[in-house]
Amino acid sequence: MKRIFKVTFLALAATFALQSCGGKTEKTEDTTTTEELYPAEEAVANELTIDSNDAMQYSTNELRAKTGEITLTLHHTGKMEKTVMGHNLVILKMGTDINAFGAKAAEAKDNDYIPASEEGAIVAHTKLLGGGESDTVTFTISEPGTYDYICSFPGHLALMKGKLIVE
Ligand SMILES: [Cu+2]
Repeated sequence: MKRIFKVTFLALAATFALQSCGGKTEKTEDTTTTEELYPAEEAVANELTIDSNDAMQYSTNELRAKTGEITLTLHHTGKMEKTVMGHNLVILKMGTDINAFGAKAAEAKDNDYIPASEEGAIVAHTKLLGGGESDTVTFTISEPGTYDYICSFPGHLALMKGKLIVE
């Protein structure tokens, strides 16, 4: 009995010591506020937008994001049909040979140039777009690094490629 009392007393004393310290309670509140703010900032930073056009170009060859959920929107700002000037954006896993992937993609016309055999090499991809169309995809990257992105429409890879840098 005596021992239990002692332990209880020590626990109470410790609690009292923490409370009388004063800063403890305030500090906890500060941390909560900071945690509520950060996800919002990251969500904004991870909303990527890129254009593509009738001249077979992306508007940028470099995109940057933080690890976590990423939302990417591809716009086709041109007027040409997707059968002649179709664009998509395919993000490939690190270590993928983009030219070998492009060759397989060129044979996958019936699947909008997304080769089923190479799906293991794809992080994410948009739909194939014609002029005036847009598509948004959401995906998660947890490993920092540099990821290649390409348009897999036949012949476009020569000009339409870039790097997604994830920090
Ligand atoms: Cu293209």
